[in-house]
Amino acid sequence: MTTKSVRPYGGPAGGWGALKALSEALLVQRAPLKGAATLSRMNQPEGFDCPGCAWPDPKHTSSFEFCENGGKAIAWETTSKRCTPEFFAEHTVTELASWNDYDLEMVGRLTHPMAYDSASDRYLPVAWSEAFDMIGRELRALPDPNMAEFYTSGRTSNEAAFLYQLFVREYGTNNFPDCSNMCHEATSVGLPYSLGVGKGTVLLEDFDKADCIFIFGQNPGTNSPRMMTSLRNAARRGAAIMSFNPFRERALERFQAPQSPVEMVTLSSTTISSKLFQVRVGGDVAVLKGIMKILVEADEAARAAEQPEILDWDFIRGHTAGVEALVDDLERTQWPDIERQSGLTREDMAYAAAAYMKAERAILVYGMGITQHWRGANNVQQIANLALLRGNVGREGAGVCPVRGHSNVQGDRTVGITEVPKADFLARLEQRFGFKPPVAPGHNVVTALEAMIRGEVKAFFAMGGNFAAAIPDWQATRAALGKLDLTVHVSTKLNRSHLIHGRAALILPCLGRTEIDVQASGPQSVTVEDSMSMVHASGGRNKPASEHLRSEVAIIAGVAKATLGERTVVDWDGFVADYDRIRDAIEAVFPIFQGYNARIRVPGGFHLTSTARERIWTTPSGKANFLVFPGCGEDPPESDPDSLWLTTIRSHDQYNTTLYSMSDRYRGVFGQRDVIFLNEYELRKRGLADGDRVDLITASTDGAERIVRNFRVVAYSFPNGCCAAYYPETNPLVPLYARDPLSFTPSYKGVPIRLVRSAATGE
Ligand SMILES: Nc1nc2c(c(=O)[nH]1)N[C@H]1C(S)=C(S)[C@@H](COP(=O)(O)OP(=O)(O)OC[C@H]3O[C@@H](n4cnc5c(=O)[nH]c(N)nc54)[C@H](O)[C@@H]3O)O[C@H]1N2
Ligand SMILES: Nc1nc2c(c(=O)[nH]1)N[C@H]1C(S)=C(S)[C@@H](COP(=O)(O)OP(=O)(O)OC[C@H]3O[C@@H](n4cnc5c(=O)[nH]c(N)nc54)[C@H](O)[C@@H]3O)O[C@H]1N2
Ligand SMILES: [Mo]
Repeated sequence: MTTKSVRPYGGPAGGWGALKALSEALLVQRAPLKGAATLSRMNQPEGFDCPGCAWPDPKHTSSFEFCENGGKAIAWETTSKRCTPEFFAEHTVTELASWNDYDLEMVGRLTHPMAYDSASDRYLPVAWSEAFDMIGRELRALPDPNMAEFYTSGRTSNEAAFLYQLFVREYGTNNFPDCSNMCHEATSVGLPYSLGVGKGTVLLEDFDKADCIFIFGQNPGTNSPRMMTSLRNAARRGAAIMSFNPFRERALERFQAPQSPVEMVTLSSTTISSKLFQVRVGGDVAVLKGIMKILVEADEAARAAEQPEILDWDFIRGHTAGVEALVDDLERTQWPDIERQSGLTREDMAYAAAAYMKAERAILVYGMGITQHWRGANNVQQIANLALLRGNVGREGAGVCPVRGHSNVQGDRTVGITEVPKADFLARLEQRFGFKPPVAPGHNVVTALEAMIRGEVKAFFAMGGNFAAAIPDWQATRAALGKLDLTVHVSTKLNRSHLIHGRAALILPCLGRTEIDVQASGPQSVTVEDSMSMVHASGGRNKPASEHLRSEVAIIAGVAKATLGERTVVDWDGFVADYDRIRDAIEAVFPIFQGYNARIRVPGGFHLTSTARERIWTTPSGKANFLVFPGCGEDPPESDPDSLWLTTIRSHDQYNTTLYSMSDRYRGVFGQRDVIFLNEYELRKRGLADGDRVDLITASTDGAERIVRNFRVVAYSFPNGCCAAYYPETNPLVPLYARDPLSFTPSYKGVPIRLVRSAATGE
């Protein structure tokens, strides 16, 4: 285990540091040879889709593109370590609950279906058929199907996700809490009001043509490292890259491309951001409004002087509605408010605005720093406003680019994982299958948790993920999870969610992306959709981690048959035998998948058309809409003047709740994760110093105590009034009520907290 230390990281992102880190990861997982061979098949025409992030690959036809964190995701899946029935026999669940998240996943791949036995407080091996029967019995016993929740995490393939929603709807509910509800839901809900679509409007090749790229609240060097290739190329072409982030994230500063022999040998690197603005946590709306205010003023001045227009008035008049209200609001918005809220100066915003005005083509990229706020959906709409003002949507080299998280989180949504299904989708589902799907809206993550807390939910089924660690407000939400009658997890690795279980509990181990999936008609491929709406096939080659593993598709079919029995109208076995049939069914229900099976056999797959990209606006007004954000506060006003806004972030060495190590190389933190970053000014104000230990306490408005203890203070370059700490360790601090009213996205990036010196000090 790395010794605890905090020391600045001198090198650029990427480069030799990344190669070294990946080879260490392969070693830790005792997967060096298999892992390395597997890596070479990642994102290849005949290979599997990287289970890491959702960033697209150049047509899936290129030579191997090195990615440190994609490599770690593979190492964690291809590990030679195993979590066997013998392991479970040696440890009670109570004992395992005291282990940390890193140690739990480090046990290795799950090998056998396991059922909880309360007498011995252990998970015991169970036959698949028994596991299915048990689920069927419990689900059938519920008086109302809406008392069950069906969660999806975004690694699930289109085929598995489609069958999953089919089963759940035939069972009778729309309760589909989804990891997307904690992630880009603000995009899925907010963006359609603006552009008619809840997805991005750019393709990878647009990055090669953009003159200017803005990046708001997204950390590409860690969370979508293959994006660094596009950014590096853009920077070298002279495109202006403007980053808005409270951290000076290393990869946003300097990047050494592992695929560039010159940079690797000469130890040189490329400067990425032309300018990096350390915006306050929750300050992006103020920045966006500041930039737009400058654009509008500059446009008025230019037109008065009969100079060329700054705003794209042809586009605005022909394609949009609502610009007058936006301009009125911008005129009313005052600079002191913008500066206070953003933590930036008017000159900063003028600098960014100048780059934007100069650019013929601009791309606006954003991530969790925008979506995970109390007004996340409205934040997203301000990004769309900025794009629309200069007609930067539906043109080559321009557009809005939300960077999705999980590798198929977007596809899962496309094929029907939604708690608010549209009528035309349900009609086509009924037409194709002949049962009446439920129409009443179901639960998202937040409303599912609220229903659990009220005692209205009895069963929780998870298709992947680590729900109990990813959700907010652990004290209340985990207590509710522990009171359920049934919890089922389809998983590859042991995690926290298996240990916070219902009266009856099952762990069902499934194949990973890298593994061969053989069914009656032969080896199967699945398909996934990336952040840019490209759909392509993914087929594993590795021998499965255990002979007892089943594919997610086969597991869903088993559960469906056991639950629905005679009443089902679906040929589940037929679907499992040949996944082409599932794709035909998807095509029948979703016409955008026309020619699905043929098109995924073309290397690189195909693009799902985006209406906004074609400048067709499927909004009620038939136009793209400028939408007003009143004021500058995306999070509510502080109830406590002493509070700091906490943002909860990922380290470089984690994949969501999966920890690759306890270190965060680029931010210079080693061997520990219980740290809080804040600046010297805020430390002095509180009589604290680097290295001190503090408790973090939420400034709650509901009377509940939310606290995490004994965090090490790290003095860091960070804006005033805010601080940062890692997810998921700080999830107990995020109140369930702290969420966006439109999209229900938890405000993971805006939690008001107080610091109190810890009673226990020292390391
Ligand atoms: N290796 C790796 N890859 C991943 C993941 C992973 O955990 N590890 N997770 C996957 C998933 S599911 C997702 S959703 C994505 C997440 O990828 P990102 O969207 O990059 O998510 P985060 O790291 O949570 O936060 C992004 C950045 O926002 C900044 N930030 C925090 N608060 C604010 C704010 O108020 N304003 C602004 N402007 N910036 C802010 C943080 O400093 C950080 O740099 O990555 C995906 N890819
Ligand atoms: N405080 C705070 N909380 C957050 C966030 C934040 O920024 N801050 N981010 C939120 C976001 S963006 C997201 S997306 C969620 C993530 O929430 P989840 O998607 O629920 O969590 P993961 O950590 O990605 O899930 C990891 C588990 O997935 C299982 N797994 C891995 N591969 C497979 C597979 O191929 N099939 C199956 N069936 N299982 C597999 C393994 O058992 C592993 O333990 O967390 C959210 N929570
Ligand atoms: Mo995510």
